[in-house]
Amino acid sequence: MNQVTATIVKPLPDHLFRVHGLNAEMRWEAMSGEGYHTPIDRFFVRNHTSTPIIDVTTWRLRVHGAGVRRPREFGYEQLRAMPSRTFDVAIECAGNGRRFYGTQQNDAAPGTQWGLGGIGVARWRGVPLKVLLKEVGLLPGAVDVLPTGLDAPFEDYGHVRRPLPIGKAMDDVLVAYEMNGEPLPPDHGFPVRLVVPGWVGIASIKWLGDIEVSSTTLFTPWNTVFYPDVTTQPVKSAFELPWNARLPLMGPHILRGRSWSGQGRIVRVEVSLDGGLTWRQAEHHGQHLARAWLPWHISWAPRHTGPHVLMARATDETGATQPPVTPRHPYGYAFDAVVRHPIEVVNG
Ligand SMILES: Nc1nc2c(c(=O)[nH]1)N[C@H]1C(S)=C(S)[C@@H](COP(=O)(O)O)O[C@H]1N2
Ligand SMILES: [Mo]
Repeated sequence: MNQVTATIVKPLPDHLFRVHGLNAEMRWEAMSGEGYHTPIDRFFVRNHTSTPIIDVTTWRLRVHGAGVRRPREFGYEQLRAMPSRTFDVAIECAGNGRRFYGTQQNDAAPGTQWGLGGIGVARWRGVPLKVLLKEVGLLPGAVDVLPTGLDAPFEDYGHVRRPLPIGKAMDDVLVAYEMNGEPLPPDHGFPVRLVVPGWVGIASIKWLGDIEVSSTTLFTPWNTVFYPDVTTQPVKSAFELPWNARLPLMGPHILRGRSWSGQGRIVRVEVSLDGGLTWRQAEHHGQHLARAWLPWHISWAPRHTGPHVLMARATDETGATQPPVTPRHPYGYAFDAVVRHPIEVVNG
């Protein structure tokens, strides 16, 4: 069955996505057998309204504000001709995992009930934001950088926009025009989006049209009403298996998964195949990058049929590890507790 909403352009086949209203979550089994990057055809989409179709021949990126010396506009080809960088970076929605506040902690949080599929890792190419800001001449009094999207205004709040402190803007932020070697697809921000490594997805504004550099602290609904006080993403892990997967008793099986953190490299992943009684260290494979994710695997020979609970617990280089329970969060962000993944071992 193909589920299609009018607001997302790419196909959302049921075996790759779960659709939540305007948003589409990746099913984790869709990463099974995939390489390091999330292919575009299964990368989650989080839209406040709908994907705009932007004419790149008339599109301009305006960079201006009290914090710059020489305000100016950049065309698409001008941007593409500037010095570029390529980053392998995750984008993850702040609400990723929100569903588990309800299903695991009996304390449901309002909002889109994401499982763990509100994340993807892509290879992004573009112009470092600091290169653009140097081009317009940053003034010493610059405080915040406010990127605004060209998608339709969200309710009465206006265009999607969220200020970024100048320190982060000048550090590792990318004005990206390529995803996995292709021009950005419409749903992921064509012609140009921000990519803000390690931070909540809302920082990575899509369909950029305007960047204001201010000399005072800025406030928009996206750092006051929504997403206040959230910056980096906590540690999480997922198995590349369907929810309620059926595995044959005849093993051993190689169970695969990935772990990630917005704060740094993952240094350890432990897996429990008995609902948390005993833990074994998983083996890493593939790349091992900060601000992306770490693929891992573990071998398992189940001893009996019936329901089982799989759990994975990662630790990052800051020492942050996944707790058994995440403290209540009013908006349902920052879920980092170990997720209990149910499966069924069947005869065969
Ligand atoms: N202009 C604009 N930028 C946006 C959004 C949006 O709705 N409009 N959604 C944000 C949120 S909440 C997230 S999690 C990411 C999702 O990026 P993706 O759809 O490419 O996965 O984009 C962010 N950038
Ligand atoms: Mo998000």
